[in-house]
Amino acid sequence: MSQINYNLAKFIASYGATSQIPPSTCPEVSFVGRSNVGKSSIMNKLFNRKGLVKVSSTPGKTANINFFEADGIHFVDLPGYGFAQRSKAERQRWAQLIGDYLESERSFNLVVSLVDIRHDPSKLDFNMIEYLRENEFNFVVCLTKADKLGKGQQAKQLANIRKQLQLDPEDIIVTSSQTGAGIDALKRRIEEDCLGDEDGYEGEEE
Ligand SMILES: Nc1nc2c(ncn2[C@@H]2O[C@H](COP(=O)(O)OP(=O)(O)OP(=O)(O)O)[C@@H](O)[C@H]2O)c(=O)[nH]1
Ligand SMILES: [Mg+2]
Repeated sequence: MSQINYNLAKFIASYGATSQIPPSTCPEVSFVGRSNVGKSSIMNKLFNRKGLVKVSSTPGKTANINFFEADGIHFVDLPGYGFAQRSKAERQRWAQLIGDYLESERSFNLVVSLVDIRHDPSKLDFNMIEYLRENEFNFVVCLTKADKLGKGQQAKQLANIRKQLQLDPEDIIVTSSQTGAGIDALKRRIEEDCLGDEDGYEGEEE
């Protein structure tokens, strides 16, 4: 059972510039990743709601920073990076938006960094993970769209991508917004990082 009641999720506000966003008032979970990787979809899956977060098969659906709230925690949907078919001006606006946001003074309890399980991480994925690591963000990588691969291929890609991104096993989760795979593991991680360790803490072995 999840300690966070995701069914209470609601839309809060949409911001076109980081300067418009009010200071953090509660723990925040932010979703970053390439355009079309499945950021908005995984949020809907967490919230158990089909259309709360707008999803599209056309990359570049999410153009603003959108805040949602569930049970006193903020969930932040960011525009995707690296969508080549948008104008240069638009790509620059999004890169600026994401950059300004991550550089702002906020409660970054957890950054969920999404990478498509079917492909090697792109240059921009490497850059994002490197940035999160260097700036000491608490982050977890979710490999998305696992339903598109068989079990064997999933395991192979997990090992491959984990090695390429140099991640500890607990910092990478295989997920599918279609089947719900990995969603409980992501929820546990969110709880650990947003609710503190009063309940789930297992303690160190003496
Ligand atoms: N098969 C499958 N399709 C998925 C999954 N997650 C997302 N999709 C599809 O991928 C497309 C993009 O999903 P979005 O959630 O809008 O992706 P996004 O990362 O928010 O994209 P932007 O807002 O453009 O940055 C949609 O057609 C989704 O239905 C998944 O786990 N499995
Ligand atoms: Mg989106």
